[in-house]
Amino acid sequence: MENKSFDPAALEMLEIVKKEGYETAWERLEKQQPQCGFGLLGVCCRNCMMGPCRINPFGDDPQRGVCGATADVIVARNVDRMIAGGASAHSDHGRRPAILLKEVAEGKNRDYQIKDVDKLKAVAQKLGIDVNAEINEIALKVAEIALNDFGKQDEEPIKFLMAYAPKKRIELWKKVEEALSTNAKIKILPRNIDREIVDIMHRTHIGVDNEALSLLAQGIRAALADGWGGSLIATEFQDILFGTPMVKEVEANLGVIDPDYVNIIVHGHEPVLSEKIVEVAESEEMQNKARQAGAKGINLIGMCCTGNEILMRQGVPIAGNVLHSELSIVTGAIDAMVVDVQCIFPALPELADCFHTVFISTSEQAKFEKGIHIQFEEDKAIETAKKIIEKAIEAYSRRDKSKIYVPKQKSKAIVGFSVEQILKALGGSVKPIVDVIVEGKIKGVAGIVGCNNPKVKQDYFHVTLTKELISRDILVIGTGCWAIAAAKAGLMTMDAVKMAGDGLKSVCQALNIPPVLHMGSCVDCSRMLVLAGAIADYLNADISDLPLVGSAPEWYTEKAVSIGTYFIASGIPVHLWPLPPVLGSEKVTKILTEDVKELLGGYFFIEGDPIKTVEKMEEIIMEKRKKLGI
Ligand code: BF8
Repeated sequence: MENKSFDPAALEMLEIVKKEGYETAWERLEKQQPQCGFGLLGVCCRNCMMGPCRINPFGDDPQRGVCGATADVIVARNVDRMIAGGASAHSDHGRRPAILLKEVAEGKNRDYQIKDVDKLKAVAQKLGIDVNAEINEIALKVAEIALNDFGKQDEEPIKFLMAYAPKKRIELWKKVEEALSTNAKIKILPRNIDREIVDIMHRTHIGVDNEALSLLAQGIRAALADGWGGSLIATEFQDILFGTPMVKEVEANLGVIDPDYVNIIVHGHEPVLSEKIVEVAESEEMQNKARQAGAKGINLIGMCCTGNEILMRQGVPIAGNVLHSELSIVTGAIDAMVVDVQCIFPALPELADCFHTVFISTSEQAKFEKGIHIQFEEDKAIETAKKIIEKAIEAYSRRDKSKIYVPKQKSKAIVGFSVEQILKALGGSVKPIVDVIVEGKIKGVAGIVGCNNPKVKQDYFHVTLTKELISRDILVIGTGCWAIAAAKAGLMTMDAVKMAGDGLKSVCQALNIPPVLHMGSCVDCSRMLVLAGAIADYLNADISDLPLVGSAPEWYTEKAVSIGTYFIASGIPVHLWPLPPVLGSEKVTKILTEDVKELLGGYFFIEGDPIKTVEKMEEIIMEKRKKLGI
């Protein structure tokens, strides 16, 4: 049992799972053993029906698919399709608030307003729009530029990337394109967010692109369109519509579930609906309804990245990261689990059926065989939120008290570290952070992202890595399920400062910040890019010169592959664990772990032990410091 999770709350729930015979991702992983070795190495191809084909990893036959594709081509195509999946999830997410802002500006949607005018003006300014115009006019122009980045047909790089990426990096990307295009054209600057994904699907079709480098370059192009395009648009537009996160204290872990209340979990990624659910759940009308049903009121709780969005902006408590999604239902005290898109295990509605929990899907893109579907209409957002909350109140009366068990564990966490909040804490400029890095009080910064994966003991890698980094004076920032793991482990508190090395400790005390900063959901990895870019521009340096490293420990999604790729393409070395499915091709492995370093400054490295990972990260940081002469 101890090998499954590092989180005591999870271990308590896993005992119940075992005793009652429920099924979770951990049990299903066991049933999948042994997992397909070809799949793990990336050497199986299902892209056409002459196959499926696979390459013998030991050098014997077959060394080619029926079409003649080698391991290099197959692995590179598979990596590309993972990036396409991840970039499309983030970018399609970004499209939604961009369309919504346009509709709000045009007066077509009155359920939403522009909450953060300062942010709108800051984004507009970056895009070269006159900020003295009327607010709706500015909003419309900003939205049109974003939507144009999704759909324009010219060859120019997308506007958001050109407006946000640091100057030196843009120059470098152009130089890399020139260097790669001596013989045939290879481009990496994205023309259009959607197009780069379509391009991947096209060139990975049987019989199109059959060169590993060319394939991977397109993967980088789509990933850049995600990081500096789709994800960044998601972050910026959500800030405009719902407010830019500012520092606040929240609670994290299953202990936030309160059996005396109607407990509603919102799970997924897009906050457009959940923001309304927060608002409506707080209304006297809904709280009264809950009280009439015998509860003390409504307890709204987040899960995964939808959870991170409303935690960062509204201070809503969070029940856990992705491996907690099933465990939360097993508490028997969740009256409704409301989901939008991404990272929602298909098994959830069936598990909910073992309890009184009503599982409510809301997106036209994410349907389930079981549970109920309440279609979310953005122009009827308040009405939809009411309907959902009423379903939860109804379910409350069907609770089986004998099945309720809620672990006590919950930790306080200081969250809300948007770039704006960080700059505010620093007095308006990145100078103080640069100064403490130069002085050596902070050796460097590690940005951590990503998931849980039942192949890795839940949260163990996240927490061990983070603690070790801060003990060595490396500031840790990050997003997604890592951030939830760190919050649950109490690493985002002022109390955690004592775990930091002396240098970092003094900085945290001076700025009154924890040593581990929650920057948001996975699309908010764009906040890390923007911060890195601001430091690079301040120093007139390139991102790859800075003592920065990334890591995606416990990763499992295609989105993590896209994030890792846009980090390396932006100049940041990135650690990965578990192993990515590339080892079936020496060539692809070499490109992604070595060759790309020469070109872009960033590269992937693999390590399965958290302490050894920190050693490697520190080595990279010290090497960069040496080069900078600090
Ligand atoms: O986008 S960290 S498990 S919830 S993919 Fe999913 Fe991974 Fe969690 Fe958020 Ni990001």
